[in-house]
Amino acid sequence: MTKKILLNTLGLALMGVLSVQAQQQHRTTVSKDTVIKVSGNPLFTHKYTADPAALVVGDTFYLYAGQDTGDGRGYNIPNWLVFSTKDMKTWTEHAVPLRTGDFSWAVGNSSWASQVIERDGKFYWYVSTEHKDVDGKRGKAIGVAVSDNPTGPFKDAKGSALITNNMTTKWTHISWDDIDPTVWIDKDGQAYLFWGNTQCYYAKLKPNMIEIEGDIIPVSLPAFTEAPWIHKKGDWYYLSYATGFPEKIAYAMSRSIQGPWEYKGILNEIAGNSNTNHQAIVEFKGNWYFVYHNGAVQTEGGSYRRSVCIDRLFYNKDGSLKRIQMTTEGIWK
Ligand code: FUB
Repeated sequence: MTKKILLNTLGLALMGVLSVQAQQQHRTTVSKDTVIKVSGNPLFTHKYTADPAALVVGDTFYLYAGQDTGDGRGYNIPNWLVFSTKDMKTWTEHAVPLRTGDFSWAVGNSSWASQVIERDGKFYWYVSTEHKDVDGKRGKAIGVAVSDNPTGPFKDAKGSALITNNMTTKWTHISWDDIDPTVWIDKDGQAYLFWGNTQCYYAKLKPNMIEIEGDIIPVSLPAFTEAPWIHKKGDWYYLSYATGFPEKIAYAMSRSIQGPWEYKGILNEIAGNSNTNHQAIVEFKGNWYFVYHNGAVQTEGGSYRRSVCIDRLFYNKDGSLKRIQMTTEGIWK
């Protein structure tokens, strides 16, 4: 073997070892609080974090995400993660708060997008996952877990899925339309669940937060793919969502949570190296934040190995949203 071939062979072997090490590192979970200093986008590089949801409780920002752990060729998401911060710089990663396996009715490794909301001192975590056979068929479903603490531990609040695929076959024939829950509690105390893939839906939630009340109602939005997120500023309600594929984020505005929604255009362009684009929008200590994921962790990142990023969100005078500027410096410049 020539010196050049030997060096190439050693190089490839080393890359293989590093790649396996990187994969193993990205699969780890922590069992106790761990502090992480964040200074740019993506926030975390020690593991993959996808489909962010954000919740502000008092002076603390909580970030929830699914943990991508696959080989980069498809989704393999066994659990969700939770991080918290008071200053956006020093973050605490908490023990794994919830896994697909905590739902006895769910199929493993399907911890898709989710959102946590507080009601009366309890924290309800609405998740997308895959349900075992219902009417002889598997399909995506929405479950709900509950905890007394935003960092968990959470447990299945219902013992069965809140939304199963057979509840929406009137509008779509696909088995994966019941994903990506976002929850809103309106000023009169009525809670709403929005969700969907290819078709957006909403339904009222009963005060117990674990049953829907009344009909499922389809929401008409141009080129809706998935990932609805509701937020409000002043008198305007905003429904942002992933559009097209690869996905951008678009948004619509309304004076009522029940619509009608007026389409306002693109909010965020395709996020680097990821075919999905999933956002959360919250106000924290006087600033508005756009939390999303990309596939930009060097060499190993991609559409199935995603990483959470945060940039600022700004409003125009008329309440419409300025287009997001995705940056590597993020909010830390
Ligand atoms: O992570 C799985 C799925 O990819 C989510 O549920 C969608 O929003 C997309 O990001």
